[in-house]
Amino acid sequence: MTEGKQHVQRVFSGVQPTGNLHLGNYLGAVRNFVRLQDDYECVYCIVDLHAITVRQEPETLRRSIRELAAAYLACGVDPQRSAIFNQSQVSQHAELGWVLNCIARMGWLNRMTQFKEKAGKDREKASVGLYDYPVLQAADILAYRATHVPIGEDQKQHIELCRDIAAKFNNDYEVEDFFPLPEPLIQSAAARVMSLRDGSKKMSKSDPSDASRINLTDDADQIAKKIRKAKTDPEPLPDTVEGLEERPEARNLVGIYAALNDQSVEAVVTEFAGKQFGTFKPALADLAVAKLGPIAEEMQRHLADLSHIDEILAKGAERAEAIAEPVVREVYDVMGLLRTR
Ligand code: AQP
Repeated sequence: MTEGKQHVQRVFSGVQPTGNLHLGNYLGAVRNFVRLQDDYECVYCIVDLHAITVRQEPETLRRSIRELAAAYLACGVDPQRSAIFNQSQVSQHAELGWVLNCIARMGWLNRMTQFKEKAGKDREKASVGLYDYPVLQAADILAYRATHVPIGEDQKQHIELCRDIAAKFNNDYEVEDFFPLPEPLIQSAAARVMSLRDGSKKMSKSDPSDASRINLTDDADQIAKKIRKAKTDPEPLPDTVEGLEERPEARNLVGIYAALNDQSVEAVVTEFAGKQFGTFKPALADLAVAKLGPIAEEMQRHLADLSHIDEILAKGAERAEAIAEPVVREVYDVMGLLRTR
């Protein structure tokens, strides 16, 4: 099969409106969204249908959708170039999600580690939607025949599943290359930003400890305090990258510095070799404040005009629907679902 050859080179990605964007979302995903606009047609979604796989307060969810839109804009996602919208406004996501439920196999979903992590011990009480989350994610991507998906490393398994679903559809219905097999785009320097309190856990919106993450809305004092209190070990910084191997917290902070400053980890290790955290942490805090401060300000500026945000979401949804509607129509046709109007 000529993988994706005749398809438009298109990027799709999404973030859940489940709370403030944090440094992991920014470095692992959204910063990359901005850069990709130069080379691809981009579709950036606020995946509110994914958010409701766990209970959300309606007012909080509505606010979070607009806040996430403001964060996209503040980070540099450009509504002139890219479609920015929330998923529930484009019905093709849910429609294709159902179709793909009939393609995906239970055995495939049973292997998804994110479900196991998010459902915890009491899986019987998890929603069916949480279990089915990766199939809806596949629908998000395939509705646009996206060829590239910028994500953090935690989402890699879901993109592999999406490829399996796309390939099975293509094979089952003998429509070679109907769906492209999308490629994950993972930024290596910040593929997995870890919690500031525990170097073995990823930084996450749902971590109960706010000190575990840097939110894009944090002010300079909060950022400096969180970095000052970040868990570390008593050793000075090593003079080689290998020296970070058994030191997850040190590796995380050095990785964050490198990603924020667009440097390699090697360059940061060389600069701070033998220095104590008492020297490194203030440098990291200054850098984080310099990079994130303007984003927080921009976000507030956008949030002062909610009707403008709603307008962007409405236009983005129209643009997205114009791509997804014919794709879903074709899917129905291929499968023999009769349309008489
Ligand atoms: N710690 C991270 N490091 C690098 N990338 C990350 N991403 C998330 N956390 C990190 C990437 O951000 C994008 C959007 O993620 P999401 O909010 O849709 O879902 P998530 O991965 O479940 O993120 P959270 O913060 O952990 O949210 P909650 O706590 O609500 O589940 C994805 O590309 C993701 O890889």
